[in-house]
Amino acid sequence: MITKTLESALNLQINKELFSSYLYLSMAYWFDGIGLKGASAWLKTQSEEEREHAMKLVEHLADRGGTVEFSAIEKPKNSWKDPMDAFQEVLKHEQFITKSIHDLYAVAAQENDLPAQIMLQWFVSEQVEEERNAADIISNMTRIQNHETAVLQLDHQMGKRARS
Ligand code: OFO
Repeated sequence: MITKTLESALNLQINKELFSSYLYLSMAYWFDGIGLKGASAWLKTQSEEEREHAMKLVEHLADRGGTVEFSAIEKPKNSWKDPMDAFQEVLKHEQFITKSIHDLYAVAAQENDLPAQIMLQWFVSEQVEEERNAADIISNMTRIQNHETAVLQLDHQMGKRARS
């Protein structure tokens, strides 16, 4: 049985993952609007993965006999200055989520909950990849700056993203 402290910490993280999904979906349609369909497809995939993250936590909580409690999802932004501004927000958001996962892991450890710690180890590793992906895109964008052909090439490449 899961403790009430860990149960509310997990419910909070579920909300953050659902917000991530919402934010990236909003960003996907902003990219769609400016004609960068590859980046848009990349973000739609990212949005789906965030929903899967939320569901991993939901299933764990339910399997452990906890109460799943959904709360309101904050309204995401729907426009950005330019593609670089958008991906800088992705990186900043992922850094925030990494900190949140680490804090959640600390709660699971403090509550002496071994199954939750094992489940959360997947998230700890996943966050390394999440930050790396955003940082790599920013670094590619920095290199190409305003070269329109290179921007379109990068967009094409992003459209080929496979699910991880
Ligand atoms: Fe769920 O990893 Fe991004 O936010």
